[in-house]
Amino acid sequence: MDNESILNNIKSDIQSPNPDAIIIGAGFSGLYQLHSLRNLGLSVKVIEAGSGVGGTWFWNRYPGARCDSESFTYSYTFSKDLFEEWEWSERYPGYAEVVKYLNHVADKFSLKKDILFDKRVISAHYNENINKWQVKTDSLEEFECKYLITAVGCLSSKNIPNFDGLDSFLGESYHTGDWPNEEVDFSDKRVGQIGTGSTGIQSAPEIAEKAKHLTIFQRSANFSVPASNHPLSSEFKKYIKENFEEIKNTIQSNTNGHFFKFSEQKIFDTSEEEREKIFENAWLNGGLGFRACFNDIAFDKKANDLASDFIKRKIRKIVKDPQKAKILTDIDHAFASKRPPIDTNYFETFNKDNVSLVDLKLSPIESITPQGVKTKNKEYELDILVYATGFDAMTGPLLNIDIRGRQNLKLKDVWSEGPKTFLGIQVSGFPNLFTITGPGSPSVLCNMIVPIEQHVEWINDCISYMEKNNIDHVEATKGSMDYWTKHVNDVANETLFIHAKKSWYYGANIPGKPRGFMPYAGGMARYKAICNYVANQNYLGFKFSNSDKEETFVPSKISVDILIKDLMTKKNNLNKKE
Ligand code: NA7
Repeated sequence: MDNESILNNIKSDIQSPNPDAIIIGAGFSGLYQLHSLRNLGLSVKVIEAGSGVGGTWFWNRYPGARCDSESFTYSYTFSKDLFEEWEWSERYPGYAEVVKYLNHVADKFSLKKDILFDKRVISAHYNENINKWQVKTDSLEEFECKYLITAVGCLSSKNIPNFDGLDSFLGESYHTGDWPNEEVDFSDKRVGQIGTGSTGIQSAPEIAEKAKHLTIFQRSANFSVPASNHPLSSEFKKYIKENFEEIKNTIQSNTNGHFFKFSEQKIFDTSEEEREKIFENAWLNGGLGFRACFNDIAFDKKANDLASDFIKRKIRKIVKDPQKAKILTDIDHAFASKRPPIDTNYFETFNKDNVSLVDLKLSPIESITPQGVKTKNKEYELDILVYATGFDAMTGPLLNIDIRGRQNLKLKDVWSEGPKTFLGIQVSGFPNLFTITGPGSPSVLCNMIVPIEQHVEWINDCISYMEKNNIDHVEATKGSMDYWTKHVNDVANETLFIHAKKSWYYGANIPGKPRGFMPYAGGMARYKAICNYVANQNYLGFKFSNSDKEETFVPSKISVDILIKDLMTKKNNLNKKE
């Protein structure tokens, strides 16, 4: 055991039942936040609903569940040693390998002893008189802490549409985000799958391999690009081990946290023949990098139309039945304006004799019946029903907890017209509450591990500053929160995301949910520069308990040049103020 681990063990043993900090969730964010806060010398507890570490990956065990980020970039970079000792087996890791990795991390840093498993936080109320968060779990245990950090993930609150007769189905039914640990036996079964987002596109080919028949219910057709997944070669594994710094620097300075770089070429500067060649190579290479093969696909609708057209031609070529191909290519949004899926044999699956496709646009689902699914035109008899119907994204996991700030202020009331945050990190009226990858931060638009590490480190710096300066609490000012919330929507309006206003990015997949673009679309590099700038300006836009200053952060007044310069010249480490 190394010195750090011994120290952590000692700290843990002397912890009081009411720690300095509570973290909700033991996925990527919660584990790193626990490790980081412990290193500040704080006592910390993590409360986790699952019986193991993994967060989103603990629950999303459906057939075909696989990460869309390349494995070597979906790794923590805070520890070179950890990075170099872990070996991924494939280009895109399956859920089981990700869970194995997180268990390895938890064991390496002795994290599990500070995690309370099988407990779901149901409420967290701030008590102003004692400057403590009072946290209650579903087993009715109560804790108090100074700092409360939510590490609940963005896509962890499952969405099962409220169909008529939902509970009447006599067969087995599963949501992909709450998949049982035991293997589901599809053999000789008639299976129905509702949903063709990233998840449904991953699960359908796997289910079709095993089921007697698979009926895919599609409401909206979707783009998808081949993942081109493959085992990593020993040369590439060697490259990963020997190039930690380069990999870290690239993913942390890129706009979306991935390793691929956007091409400098514009679509309309290339001949048709050249363009086709570039698309073809990008298609063969596969993965999320397809959209980066030209630098204007994500910004210029006309350029995007050409990329969309290329993908639709590919779908028509793969899918032999013209009727199915027509339904699959009737796509109503710009490529990558909804979360762009990547797949392994998704469109090929429709060539199998045991797979049928139902176009819900023509014949919507009317109800779930004891036998299966009834659409306007027909009743489909099923043995197993798979809901690949997504999540109450970003706000759902937070609003599922009864969170109350000053004067009993309810988070759900502050967010009644859509989420409001400052930087996605804090909400005015909720002192010492930090929301890792909260709405208003880049999160889901990136390779998640990058925004997670950035938030954890920013929060750690802020708490470290407070502890060293005997500060009781920190809180985003209302003005800063209002400015930032508007800024998040203004930035989204400049992008192609507005061509998919029905997406979960806008909250549109949940009936009654307020509409507004939830993640920050200004890019990870810019966002990180803003966060560093804020911290370096004495946490501009936040109010500390030891100061009457209440300055408002106004994003439009800060030029990107200043931000980038600031990023280059100053370190985001407030300890230097001592
Ligand atoms: P998504 O992307 O929200 O996809 C959900 C799918 O379920 C999508 O095809 C929806 O159709 C469909 N859906 C949702 N509600 C209904 C109803 N009421 N009737 C029919 N079809 C419905 O979730 P995923 O889990 O696939 O992906 C989420 C993220 O998880 C993904 O980005 C990865 O990062 C992991 P719609 O398109 O709304 O018409």
